[in-house]
Amino acid sequence: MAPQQLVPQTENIADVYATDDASALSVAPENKARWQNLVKQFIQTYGKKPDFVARSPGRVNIIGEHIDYNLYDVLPTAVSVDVIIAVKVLPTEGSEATVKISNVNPQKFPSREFGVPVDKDIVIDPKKHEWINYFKAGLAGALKFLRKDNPAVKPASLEIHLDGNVPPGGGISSSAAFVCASALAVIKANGINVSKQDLLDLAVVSERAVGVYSGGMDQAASIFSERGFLLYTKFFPKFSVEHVPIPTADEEIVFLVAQSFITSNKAETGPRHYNLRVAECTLAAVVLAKQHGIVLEKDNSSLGYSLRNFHEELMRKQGRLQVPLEDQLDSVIQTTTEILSQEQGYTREEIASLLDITVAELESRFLSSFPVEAERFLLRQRALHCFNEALRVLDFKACLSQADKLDAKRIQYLGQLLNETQESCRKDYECSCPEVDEICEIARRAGAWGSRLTGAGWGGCTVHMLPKSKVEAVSQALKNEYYSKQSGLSQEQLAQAIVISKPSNGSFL
Ligand code: NG1
Ligand code: MG
Repeated sequence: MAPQQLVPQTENIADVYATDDASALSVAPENKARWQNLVKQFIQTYGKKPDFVARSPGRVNIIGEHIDYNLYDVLPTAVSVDVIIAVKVLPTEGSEATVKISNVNPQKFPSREFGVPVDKDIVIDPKKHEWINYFKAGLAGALKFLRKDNPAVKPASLEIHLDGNVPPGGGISSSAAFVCASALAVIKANGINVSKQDLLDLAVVSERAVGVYSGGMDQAASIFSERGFLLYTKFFPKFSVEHVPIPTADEEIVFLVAQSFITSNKAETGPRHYNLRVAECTLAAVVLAKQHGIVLEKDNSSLGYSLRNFHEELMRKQGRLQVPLEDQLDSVIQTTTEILSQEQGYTREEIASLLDITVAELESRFLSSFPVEAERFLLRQRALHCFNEALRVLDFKACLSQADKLDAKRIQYLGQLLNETQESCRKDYECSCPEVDEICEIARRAGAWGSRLTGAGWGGCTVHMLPKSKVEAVSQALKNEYYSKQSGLSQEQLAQAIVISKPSNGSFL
């Protein structure tokens, strides 16, 4: 088995990929025609050749759901669908740079032109859903990055033509692909080389400008992945990644990604779904800490207080930081079951009283970054999902890493972990939906070892681990028993419904 590789975070994207060496610039063979078409259309639109093309892919998360923003480890990988952006750099005259942006699909994504004030930040209205918002988010992050070293920088004007084939709102992170590729394009256009780490930091913050308080998993996978490996991603105590190979088995292991075509737009449903979960986990962390007499320092999670941070401080207090992580998690789970005993959830008044603060203080300290709509916060269930999911990620990785070849027993175990994740997402985290549950059941019946939702959920995408010999049977079962019963699906949607995920390369120029 190939050794696991540690990636130097300071590795420069331009150094690695902007070479004449065709093997380094690895456009997957099936994507060559798309790249050529992008450049051809660019020339038709703007009358000249682009200077360069920036690319960033979507991702599928294999295991570790809704725990990146709690700073626990996750195991995603990039997929081969991506966003590619052809760019021509032009000098900026006067007080405003101009951006002209067009798309290979102009019916769906009409061309736009807008100004970028030389000395002001870009403002995005998250309530106005426009396709170029994600470009603007990447642009805003890139400008902030450029201005850090040179506050007087005059951003270049740009002509841009773009092609994305990551299905939107589908749980394989079209948004991260879009934001990462855009930020990379703008930085490069301004003559600066950016490290993968810097691109990650700014892309995570950029995406929050669109109104979603996400963790950093998608952007990490989009930027750092390497073809053929899963990306073991750690956020605590600081960000790091490791490339994990998938060992061989008697039969080739395949990850199949299937859309549910139930779309949940996080920017709209956030107050009830995604952002609410971020808030519930934060509240669980501070309540658990308070009950243990621990004052949490702020960490770099979206709201500043993560379950991982509480876990660490509890272990420090108990002198158990050297104990294996699995055992630490067991005892964190134990104390959570005891302390957060209310199955029915907690009202704002109850949480404020547990924290010894007023409701007004609770709101201003923890619930003011974004709107949430909830009478009760299900601290127990949300925290238990996260700690158990963190354990499953450790188990999954250990199982992959222990043997050169996976035997039937290990494969069963990996499948079981995926199924347990799905159950926990359904029951404790309440981020599945009936259609996703159904897809998982159909796939398991047809021969998948493990099936679960991937990404935020409430619809979106599912991932299935199965032997190569069952791909046909599982795909057919999904078509017959699920897709054929969904009305109103276009031919294009049906063609994109099922993808065999091949762990692919991250961002490059
Ligand atoms: P999706 O729904 O695939 O974009 C979201 C978050 C991730 C992570 C997962 C749940 C964004 C940009 N990403 O992924 O950070 O929290 O949900 O594990 O919202
Ligand atoms: Mg997304």
